[in-house]
Amino acid sequence: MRFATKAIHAGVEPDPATGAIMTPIYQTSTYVQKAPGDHKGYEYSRTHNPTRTALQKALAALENGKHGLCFATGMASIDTLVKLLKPGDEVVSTDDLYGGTYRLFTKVYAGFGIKFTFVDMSDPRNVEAALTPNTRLIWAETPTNPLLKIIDIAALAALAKKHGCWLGVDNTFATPYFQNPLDLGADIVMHSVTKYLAGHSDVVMGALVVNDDALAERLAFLQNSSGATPGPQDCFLVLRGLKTLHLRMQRHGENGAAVATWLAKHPKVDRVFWPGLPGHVNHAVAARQMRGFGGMISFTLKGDRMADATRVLSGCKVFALAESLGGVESLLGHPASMTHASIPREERLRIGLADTLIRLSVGVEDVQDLIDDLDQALASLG
Ligand code: P1T
Repeated sequence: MRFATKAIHAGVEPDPATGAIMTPIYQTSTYVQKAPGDHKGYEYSRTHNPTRTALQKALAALENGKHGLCFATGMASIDTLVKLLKPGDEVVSTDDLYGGTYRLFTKVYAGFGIKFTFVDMSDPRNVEAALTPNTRLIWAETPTNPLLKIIDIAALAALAKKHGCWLGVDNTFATPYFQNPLDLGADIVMHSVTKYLAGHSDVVMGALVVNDDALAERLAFLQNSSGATPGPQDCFLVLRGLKTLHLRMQRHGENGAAVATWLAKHPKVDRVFWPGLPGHVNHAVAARQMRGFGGMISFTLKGDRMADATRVLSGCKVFALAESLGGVESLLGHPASMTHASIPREERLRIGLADTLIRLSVGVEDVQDLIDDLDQALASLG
């Protein structure tokens, strides 16, 4: 099946009890057994729930993977994944990544004896140089949050294979509509489902998708043991959101292209970070491994004054100032004080995340209204 058909049908069977075409919200914690152990595959909803099962199958299908696992949040999915490791193990991670992931790695798991090294993965040679005999996981985000750096997934997959470690890719920004890391050789793909997959800013959820049966079994064991699983109502909302994923992503990509191109020509704008711009670092890699460049854009202003950035952040009327991304509505954010505040300032500046960086999640509204909104906010600058 092709993407649009999978987005609508994958994982979803008419309800066996009633024929309901939409997967019901199985709002139940437990399931009746005829005799001990004699049940229909469902015993307790932390372990399995039919609404979640349908969603897990749908997400696996969209990522061209065999096994999908859903979690209460994106962070819970990364947390579960890190529990594959043990003290003494090492992780090589991208230096530009979501602040919450950085916090989980450095403030939680480093305390349990796991070592994290952060490198600029735009050049795979930096990853190779950071690998040690103890490296068990390479953790990439591409495009990265918030600098939209592009990491060559196939190159890292080759390194991981040679080294005998896993490659995990956070595919939240690209979504399976634009990029399939498993097809490029990654072992694990992760999503903050909260974002484009759910698509309507009304759910917080995470997911992992893998091909390897043994890895899936281990992750399912950890999912059930740690128990950060989502409820059926949220799974239903994501199943509903997925049915328009292809339509939304197409428009996010078109609007993203129009806004990025417009910003790049604006006299008050200094740098624009969007992988579809020909001058973007690794644009050629993005063009090779992605089917489009998405709706996430970051930019800085000429003069680099915080007061100017604040004016733009507070002055937009259609773009709402808020954390998160990937909903149908446009958002703008200030990574240094919001999504990436948990990364020490020196570290942020070292990787090029300026205090004045503005991040846009370009929604699916009429693009002219979005451009007009940015235009009036930028016009307010002296
Ligand atoms: O918020 P949660 O569903 O737990 O997902 C965490 C997460 C993981 N990976 C990436 C790339 C993310 O962007 C996020 C969450 N990010 C934001 C809330 C944000 O505004 O960037």
